[in-house]
Amino acid sequence: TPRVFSGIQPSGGLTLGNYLGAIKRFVDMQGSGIETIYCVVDMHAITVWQDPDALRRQTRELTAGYLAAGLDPTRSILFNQSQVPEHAQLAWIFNCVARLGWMNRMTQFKDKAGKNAEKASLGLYAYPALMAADILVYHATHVPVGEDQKQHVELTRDIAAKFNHDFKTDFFPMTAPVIEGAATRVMSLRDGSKKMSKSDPSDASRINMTDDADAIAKKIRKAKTDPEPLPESVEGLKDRPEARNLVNIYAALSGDTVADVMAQVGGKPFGEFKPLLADLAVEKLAPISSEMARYMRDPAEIDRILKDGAGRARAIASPVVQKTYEIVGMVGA
Ligand code: AQP
Repeated sequence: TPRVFSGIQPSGGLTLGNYLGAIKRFVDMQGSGIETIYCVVDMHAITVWQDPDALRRQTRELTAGYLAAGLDPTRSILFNQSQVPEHAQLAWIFNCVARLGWMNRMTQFKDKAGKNAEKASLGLYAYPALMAADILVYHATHVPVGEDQKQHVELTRDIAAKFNHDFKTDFFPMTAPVIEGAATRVMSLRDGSKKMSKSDPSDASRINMTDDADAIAKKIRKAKTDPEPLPESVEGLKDRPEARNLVNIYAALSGDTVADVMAQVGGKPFGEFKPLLADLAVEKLAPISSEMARYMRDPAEIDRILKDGAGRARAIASPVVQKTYEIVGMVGA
């Protein structure tokens, strides 16, 4: 049976990019004979500095976001990474399989480490090996991610292939990234060439899942665009990144294709299109943010859900680590 794994870092508040590129798609994959395992990857989050109180709050808030968006903890396994130590155990083995040359090609490390890479943590550099362990400790077959994570899923396959080759086994599967829909790369509202990100210093660049209706409407009204009205058809969006981004967001929120959306709004000036988008965003996001707030009033319930999920995750992960140790030649396994 197909098994889906994916995760999100509790490294800040959730953005519309995380919702449309990840959570909404995770929820849509539940059921229909697929096993779904979703994680709050707190060990990834600490690859850059996190204040401990903020990390606790963000972990619970992200869990509340998953639940509020429709993730059902009885149909999916939902947990935080640090509570399943098998992720770290397998990551060490993979640190010894992955090559420095592979890590040096990772664009996310270059982006996040910036100019002064000497000051970046060793964890940030090794991040993709931990991500490979997150996926392969469940023998996951499919990983829904945004476009930005494609390279890391490819590295996961390289690690699985090298492990299988070195130890003459077929133990680890070749996992496929699942990158589909209109919102695999939601862009900043201030700069159509940058991805919308939790950690962008400008709050106006993103819609936070906790923003109220006024804030959402204001950010969309102020979103950067060119002066032309929307083109008549999809082809006309080609060299207009800001227009394309807003249309993609509309499509992902409404569940229509981009072509359908263009049939409805093609030719409209932004002064008309932006209020439509703002209304749609408020209609879709307000119920989720109020449900998130409701979950946040009961942190003990959130912790209970995470703990239950961690127990179920370990039941799958533990035999995989034992078997890996045995293959590698560790006595006692
Ligand atoms: N802008 C985006 N559009 C579509 N998908 C996105 N994702 C993130 N941003 C967008 C997807 O969300 C999932 C979780 O991402 P993450 O939190 O693990 O890390 P990230 O990609 O580094 O996200 P951020 O928001 O940019 O966080 P910071 O600012 O901390 O680096 C992934 O599937 C990702 O593709």
